[in-house]
Amino acid sequence: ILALAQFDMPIDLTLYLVTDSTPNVLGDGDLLHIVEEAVNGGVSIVQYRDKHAETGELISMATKLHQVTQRMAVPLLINDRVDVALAVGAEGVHLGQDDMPIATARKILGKDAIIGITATSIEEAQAAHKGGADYLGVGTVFATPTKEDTKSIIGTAGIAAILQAMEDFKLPSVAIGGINASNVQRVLHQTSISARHSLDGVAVVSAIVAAKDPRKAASELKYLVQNAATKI
Ligand code: TZP
Ligand code: MG
Repeated sequence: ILALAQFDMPIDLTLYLVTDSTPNVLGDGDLLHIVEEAVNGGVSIVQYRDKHAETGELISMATKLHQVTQRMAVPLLINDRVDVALAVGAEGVHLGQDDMPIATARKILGKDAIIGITATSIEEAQAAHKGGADYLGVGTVFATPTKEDTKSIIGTAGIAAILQAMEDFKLPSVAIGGINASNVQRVLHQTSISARHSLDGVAVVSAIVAAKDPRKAASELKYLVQNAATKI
C-alpha cells in the first residue's frame, strides 16, 4: 500500500481533535487554519469528520489537512471513509459500529494504519479489542448539539464502566461528547476513580473548532488534561 504514510510514533491521544464543517459549529472559520492553530496549541491527533461532504470534497479537504498535519507531525485519521484515507495517505480511520469491519479496513489500509472504533457499551469495546482496533472513542459522555444522537449518551458512569471492563486488555481510549474546559477534569477524574484503567485523553469538536481562539482553547485543554487528578 504505497499511498499509506508510515507513522512510526506511538499514538498520542492526549488531546484529540475531531473536525466539523457545519456552519453551526465552524461558523465562518477556516477549517485548515483552525486545525493548524489547534495543533500548534497542543492537539496530538486529528480526525477529519464531515458527514455531509461529497467524496470529491472529502478528498480535497483531507489532502490539505494532511499537508498540515504531516508538517506538524501529528496523525490524521478519516471518519468513516477507508477509501478517502487510502486515497490521501492518511494515517488511519475512525470507524463507527455501522462502518466497515475492522479486519476489512485493516486489509485495505495495512498493518500500520491506525484504526479507531466508537464504543458505547462494554460489548462494543470488547468486540473492538477482539477485532484489532488500535484505540477506542468512548461516549457519548454528555448531550451535545454537535451530535444529536441521544441514545448514545452514557455519562461519566458509562465511560467508567467500559474502562473497568477493559482492565484485561487496556485499549487506549478517549472520551467524546460535550467535553470542554469547564468539565474535562471532572470527566477524567470521575472516570478514573472507579476504574484502574483511566482515559488516555479526550476528544472534542466544538470546544476547539467553535472557539474564538482555537490555539488558546487547545493549549488550555491540553494543560487541563495533563494536570487532571488521575493517573494519566
Ligand atoms: N461522537 C460522539 S459525540 C460527538 C461525536 C463525533 C460530537 C462531540 O462534539 P462536541 O462538540 O465535542 O460535543
Ligand atoms: Mg462512522
